[in-house]
Amino acid sequence: MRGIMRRTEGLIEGATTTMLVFKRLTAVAVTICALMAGLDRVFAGDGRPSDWQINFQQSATPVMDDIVRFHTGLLYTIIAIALFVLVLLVIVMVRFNARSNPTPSRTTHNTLLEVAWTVIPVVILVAIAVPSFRLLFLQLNTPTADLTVKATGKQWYWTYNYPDHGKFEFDSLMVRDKAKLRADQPRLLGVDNEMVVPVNKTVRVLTIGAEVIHAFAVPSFGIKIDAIPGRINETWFKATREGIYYGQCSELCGKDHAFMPIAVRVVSDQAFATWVDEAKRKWARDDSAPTNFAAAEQTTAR
Ligand SMILES: [Cu+2]
Repeated sequence: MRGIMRRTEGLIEGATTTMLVFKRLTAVAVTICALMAGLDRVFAGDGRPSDWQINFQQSATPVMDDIVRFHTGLLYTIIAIALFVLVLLVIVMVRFNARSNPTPSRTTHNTLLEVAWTVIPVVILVAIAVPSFRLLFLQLNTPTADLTVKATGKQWYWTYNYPDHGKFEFDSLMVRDKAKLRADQPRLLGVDNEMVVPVNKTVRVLTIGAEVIHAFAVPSFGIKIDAIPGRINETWFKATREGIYYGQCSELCGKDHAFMPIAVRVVSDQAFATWVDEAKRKWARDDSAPTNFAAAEQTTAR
C-alpha cells in the first residue's frame, strides 16, 4: 500500500515538474520568436547588409517575398518539431527514470503509433514540398520581360548591356578609393556605374562569364545565377521599390572575387528613360570592334 502511494506521489511530482519545464520552455521559445520577429525589421538591411543583421536583407521583389515567407514557414515548422521532440525527451527523463519508475513495462510495438510516426512526417514533407515547388517554378519560369539586361562577369568587374535599348555597354567597377565613395555608398559595395532598371518592370537578366565562372546575385531580389563562359543563363526580377540594391559575385572566380560587387539602381520610368538617353551618348558601342572574346584577345595580342 505504502509502495503504491509512493509511486503515485512520484508520478504526480513527475507530471508537475514536466508541466513546469514545458511552461518555461514555451516562454523561452515565445520570447525568442518575438525577439527575432522584432529584430528582423530593425536590423534587416534595405538592399545592403547592416550591422547586427540576423536575417535576410529586406525583400524588394515578389520572388524574394516568397522566399522569405517559405523560409519563415520552415523555421516555425522546425521549431515546432524540435520543441515536440524536446518535450517527449523531458517526459521520458522525468517520468520514466529509475527512481520514479523502478519496474519498467515490458510492452513493445504499437501499430497505431508506428503508422502515425511514419505517416505524419510524410504528410509534413509533402506539405513543405508544395510551396517549395511553387517557389521553384516562380523563380525558373521567366514571365514576359519588359526589358533585358545582359550582365557579363569579367575578372574582376561586371559589364552591362541593354539589348532592347540600343548599342551601348558599360563597365561597373568597385570604388576602391574610400575618398571617392558617395555618402550613401557602402565600402566594398559601391560601384562607379550602377546597373539601372525601372521600378515595377519585369527585368530579364542574361548572364555570361568572359573567362571564368562568376555568379550574379542580389539578395534583396532573391536572385543568384552563375555566369558561365560560352553559355547564357537567364533569371528575372521585378523590383517593387525604388532604391539601390547591392549584391556580390557569388562564385569564387579569382584573386579579386571579393571586389566585384553588383549595384542595381531602381528608378522611375521617367528617370530610366533619361538615363538610357545619357547612357547611349556616354557609352555608345563601336560596332567595328570584335564582338567575341577570342577575336578580342587576338586583336589585343597583335
Ligand atoms: Cu567571383
